Amino acid sequence: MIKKTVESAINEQIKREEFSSRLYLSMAIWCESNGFPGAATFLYRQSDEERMHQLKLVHYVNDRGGKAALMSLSAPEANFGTLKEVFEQVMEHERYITSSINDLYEVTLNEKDYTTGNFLQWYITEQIEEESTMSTILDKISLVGSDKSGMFHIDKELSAMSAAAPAVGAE
Ligand code: OFO
Repeated sequence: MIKKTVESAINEQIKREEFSSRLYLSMAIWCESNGFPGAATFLYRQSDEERMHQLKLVHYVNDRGGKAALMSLSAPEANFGTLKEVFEQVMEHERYITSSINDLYEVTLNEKDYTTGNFLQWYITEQIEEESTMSTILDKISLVGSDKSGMFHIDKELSAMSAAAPAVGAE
């Protein structure tokens, strides 16, 4: 049976993963209506992956005899100035999620809940990959600056990334 402290810390993470999914959905909508169909495809897919991260935690809590709980969420940002700004915010958000996963892991260590700590290793590894992918994308966007043909190619590349490889964070 999962301890209440661990259960409530995971429920907070469930909320954060749900917010991540909504944030990336909002970004995808912006990209789609601002001439970046490839970035939109990439972010719609990322949004789905964040929902998968959320569900994985939901099932874990329930399987361990706890009860997953949903919480209220504020609306995510809907307006972005540029594609660069979108991915700067993605990067910032992923760093925040990494630190929240690390905090959650610390809770499991303090509670001597090594089973949950072991379960969280998957998230720790995924965050390394997510930060690395997002940082690469951001570097490319920064490199082309405001060059329109460069941006066009980056958008195409994001579309290809969504089609060719398992999305970041996929199992
Ligand atoms: Fe759930 O990994 Fe991104 O936020």
